[in-house]
Amino acid sequence: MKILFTGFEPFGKMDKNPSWELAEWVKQEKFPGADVRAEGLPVIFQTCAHKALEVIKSWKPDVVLHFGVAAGRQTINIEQTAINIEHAPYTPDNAGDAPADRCIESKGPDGIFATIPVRKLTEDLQVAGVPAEVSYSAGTYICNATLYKVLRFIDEQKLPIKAGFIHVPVTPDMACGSNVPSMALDVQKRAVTQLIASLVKEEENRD
Ligand code: PCA
Repeated sequence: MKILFTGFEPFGKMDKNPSWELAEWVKQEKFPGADVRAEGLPVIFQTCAHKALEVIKSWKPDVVLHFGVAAGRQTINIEQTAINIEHAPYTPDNAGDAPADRCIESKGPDGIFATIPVRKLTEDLQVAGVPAEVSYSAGTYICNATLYKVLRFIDEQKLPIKAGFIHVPVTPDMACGSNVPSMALDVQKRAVTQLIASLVKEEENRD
């Protein structure tokens, strides 16, 4: 099966982004049963989904797994939904855009569910010893916007592609000097490996 993996560039006060580091790692890693392609996305409202949509059209993956960091999350968070709002008045994106209650798509649905098996993937991570939870809000920033745009495109084009978003905590080095919870990059890598293994197994069971 073909999986498109994406991570984001650093943004705001962060000088690194574990999701970007995961994407770099994925590029040189092998995953049994899966052809995984990794891309980095910009933290810019207007263009965040462009590269992903381009690869969806040209490479036609079976699954799209977006990754992003969310400071304050304690575990791997598998997002259930994306909402039709862009709201970041105090956190301008990397192009200086700081929207307040702006619609992503003027006539789009209020919300749209991720199409990866959110609950099953979360449970598989827990069984594998990786702290994970289902999250019911991907926020109102770039990660939410990316998931919304990609899910809408797949839905409108009626493509046989599943898509979802995974938020990861910051890494310990990023949390030093604060009380923000963190998770080591090695544990995050184990999460990626397990998620891909679960998706491969799911596909095999369907055949
Ligand atoms: N996290 C941000 C955008 C990029 C990232 O890694 C978010 O949660 O929206």
